[in-house]
This record gives sequence, structure tokens and C-alpha cells, in this order.
Amino acid sequence: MRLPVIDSHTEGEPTRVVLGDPLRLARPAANLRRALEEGHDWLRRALCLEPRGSEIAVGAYLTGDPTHGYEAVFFNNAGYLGMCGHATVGVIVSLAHAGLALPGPVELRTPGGPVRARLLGRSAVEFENVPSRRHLAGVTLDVPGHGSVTGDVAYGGNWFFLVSSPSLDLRPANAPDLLAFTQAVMGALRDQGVTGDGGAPIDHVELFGPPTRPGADSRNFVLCPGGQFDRSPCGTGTSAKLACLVAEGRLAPGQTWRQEGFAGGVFEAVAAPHPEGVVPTLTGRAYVTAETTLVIDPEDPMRDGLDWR
Ligand code: PYC
Repeated sequence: MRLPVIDSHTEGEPTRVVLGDPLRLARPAANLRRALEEGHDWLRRALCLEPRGSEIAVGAYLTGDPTHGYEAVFFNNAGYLGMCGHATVGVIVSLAHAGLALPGPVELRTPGGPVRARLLGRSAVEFENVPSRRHLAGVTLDVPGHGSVTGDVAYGGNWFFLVSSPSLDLRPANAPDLLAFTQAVMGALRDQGVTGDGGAPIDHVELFGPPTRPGADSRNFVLCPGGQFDRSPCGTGTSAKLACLVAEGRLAPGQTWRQEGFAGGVFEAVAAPHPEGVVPTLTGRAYVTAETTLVIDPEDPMRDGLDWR
């Protein structure tokens, strides 16, 4: 089987997009996710795992067309995501690269809800994310080996535990320690039964520290569900942060928050009020890195990828 994909990165975090619905799965986003998960999970594994893919990449499978908008399902080395902000930016830049985005807004219907995106120039994309909200404030966990850690639980298209001022500096040399710390926090969330609404598992941990880029408000480090960290500022994580800032009265609706990611890229974000919390609008930049045709050879014993977790 031959599978054409477009690769890009958004502020350092890769996205791999499958266009044109090669599996002929056209259906609403929630059903599309189920169809992929239950009947074609090999596609996720083949795209995002070694030897073809990378544990840090997010894949996107799209159906639809420029006139009617697109269904988009996001996935990574570990499974499926409700929404993905950096990949939304990557998808729009990839659609434009393929001549499949009209000027003006493009609707992406994701399992987390509809997202409206617009290309600004060649590489910048603005998108209105799903409504985001703070669910719990000031939750204290006992994290084995690290003591008490306090954070908020918030939703931005995925569920996050957000920790301000962790004891470690958010610098590249500390990446292994930051991974170990955030994985310990994830374990404590599970063990101590802290969840999102209705028992939804929290699958991202987000740490905040002082920015290094002029003009940025904060720098973050985000642990993703597959055990890797987001190189970008994380669109859904930035949305969860906006919901917390507005709930605390630290950010006014319409005021810009500049979130620096671990690789130094910045998302600009503003929040509009919403009955559940806020509707975030984010802007980030993506660049196409490859147009590739993946080959899936039925005789290859490792055709569906290697999962090292
Ligand atoms: O940008 O929302 C995001 C995201 C989630 C996981 C990786 N990136």
C-alpha cells in the first residue's frame, strides 16, 4: 500500500497529515475516530511509530473538501487525541501547500468539537479552539520522590494538570528530569483518583516557568500521553492555561497571552468569554518539511511499527 503524507512542524512539534481519505472512511469526526481506532489502528501505528514515524509526531487523518470543510482525527504513538492545537496549525499549512485550503476560514470538525482556522500569510495560522474551562483549582498531590505538588485541572480539548513554578528550571538540559517529574505527577493523578469531568483521565501534565523569549508571558513543558514532551507551546495546553488565567482574574478577555514552548516557539492566545469558561483563539506558525509517500509492504513483519513503551 502507498500512503502519501505531508510532514510539517509547528513551533518545533511535528505533524504528519494524510489527505484524501485513502481508506474511504468519510463520516462525522467522532465516528471517524471510532472507525480508525477499531478498524484501522495499524494506520496510526504505521505513521507515528518507528521505523517510519517518530514518537513525538502527531498524525492527522482528514476527510472532506475545501468547500464543505474537513473531518480531522488526531493521533500519536499512544492513541487518539480529542483535539490538537499544534497539529491544527500543521494541517492548515499542509492543506494550503497541497492547494486544498480556500482563502478564508476552514472548518475542521474534530472529535473534541468544531475548530475554525484561517491561514494568515504562508505559515501563520489563527484558530478558534473548542470551549475550554478550569475544572478544579489548587489540587495537592503527594508525588512519590517529589513531595507535595499543587496544580489545577483544566480542559482545552484534552485534559491537563497545570503546575506553576515547579522546582526544576524549564531548560533543555533538564529535559530528562522534567520528563521523570511529570511522569511521576501523572502516576500520582492516577493513583489518587484525580480526573477531569465524569472521570475523564488527565493525560497531559503542563509545567510553567519564566519565559526566555522577549515579549513572552511564560514558558512551558508539556508531557504528552505517549511519554514524550511537546516541542511546541501546545495549543490545547495553552487553551487550558487561558481558562485558568481568566478564572483567576489574571487575564482579561481579549488580552493577549504569549505562551513560549520548550523549543522556544510562541503561540499568541486570547480568550473570549463562554458560559463554560472561555473560547481561546490561538496563532502559531508551521512549515512543511516533507512530501512523502509511505510504503506499507504486507510482507514486512514490522509494517505496523514498533512501540517501545
Ligand atoms: O498542540 O494541542 C497541542 C498538542 C497536544 C499534544 C501535542 N500537541
